[in-house]
Amino acid sequence: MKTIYTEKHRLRNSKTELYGGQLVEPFERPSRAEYILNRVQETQLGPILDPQDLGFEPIYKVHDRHYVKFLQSAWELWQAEEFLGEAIPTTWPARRMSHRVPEFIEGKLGYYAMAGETSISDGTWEAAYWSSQVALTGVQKVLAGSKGVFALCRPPGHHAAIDMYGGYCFLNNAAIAAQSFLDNGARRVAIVDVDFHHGNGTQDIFYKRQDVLFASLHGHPTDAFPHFLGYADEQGEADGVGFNHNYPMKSGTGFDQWREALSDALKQVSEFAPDALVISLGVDTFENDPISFFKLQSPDFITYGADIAQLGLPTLFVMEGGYDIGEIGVNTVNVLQGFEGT
Ligand code: 7XA
Ligand code: ZN
Repeated sequence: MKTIYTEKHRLRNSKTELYGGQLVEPFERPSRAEYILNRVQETQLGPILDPQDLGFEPIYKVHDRHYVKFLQSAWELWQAEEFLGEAIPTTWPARRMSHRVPEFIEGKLGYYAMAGETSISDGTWEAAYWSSQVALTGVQKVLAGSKGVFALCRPPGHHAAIDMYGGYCFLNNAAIAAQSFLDNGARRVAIVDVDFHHGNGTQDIFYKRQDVLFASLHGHPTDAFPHFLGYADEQGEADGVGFNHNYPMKSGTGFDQWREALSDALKQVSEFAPDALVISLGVDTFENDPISFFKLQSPDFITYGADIAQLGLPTLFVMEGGYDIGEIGVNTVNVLQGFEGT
C-alpha cells in the first residue's frame, strides 16, 4: 500500500495544550507521525510518496474562505499583540450573544474555535495546508487505480467544520478528500470515522447532502469530546436525511460491541453503493490511549481492517487521532495490513 507523507507536518509543533486546567505538552505531537512512518518502513508496507501541491481550490470546496484566511493570519495577528504565549481562545459567541466576526484576534479565535485546548503557533497553518495536500494526493493515487492508499495526515482534521477549528484539527482532510473524489467523477462517497472521537466537523460539512454518507463510531457525547454533537438521533437534514449515522458508545466498550457497530456502519455503506470510501483512521480506540475510553487491543485493528476490505471499495485511509505513542505505529499499520490481507 502506498503511503503519502511529508515531514512538513513537523511545522505543527505547539508547546501547549490546555488540559485539566494546566498548559501541558500537546498529546497531538510530531513524534506521532514519526512512529507511524517508522512502522510503515519496518513492515515494508509499500512506497512512501511526497504530496503534490494541489492548491487551495479543493479546500475552498469544503471550508469557508474567511475561515481559511483566519487560519493563515491568526499567528501573525496574535504576535502583533506581543502576547507571550501561544494563541488560545478565551471567549466564545455563547447562547444569546452576537455572531458577528470581531476585528481583534482574541475575538476572532473565539469566533472560529469550537474548543479551547488547541493552541495556534508558528507553522500551524503551513502544516495544516500540507496535511490537506497529503489527503488530496491520496485521492489522486486511488483515482489512478490503487485499491487502498494511506494518507499519513498530521495535523488531523475530523473536528474541523466548515468554519471552525479545535480538537487538534484545522482543515478537514477527510472531507476535502471526499469532495475531491466527487469533483473527479465519483457520484457518491462514503466516509467512515473509526476514531474514538465523533467527527463533528465532517458531519457538519455534509449534514445536508445525500452524495456523501457519513458514519461515525465514537465515545458517547455525554462523556466524551466533542460533547455537543455525535448523538444517534442526528441523522442528517434536508436532502441529507438518512445519510448521517452516529454510533455513540459508553466507557469501557470492547471490540465485540464496537465491531457490531462497525458492521452496521459498513452495511449502510454497502447499501449506499459509493464509488469510493474514505476512512477517518484514528487509533485512539486502543485500550491504553491516554485520553479515550474504549478497550480495543492491537490484533483487533487487523480484524477490522479486514472487515473494511470486505466492501471491495477503492479506499483512502486518512490519519486522525491516537495518542499511545508506543503503539500508535503498530495499531495504525495493523489496520492497513488487515485491509490488504497480509
Ligand atoms: O479525534 N480527536 C482527537 O483525538 C482530539 C480530541 C481532543 C480532546 C480534547 C479534550 N480535552
Ligand atoms: Zn480522536
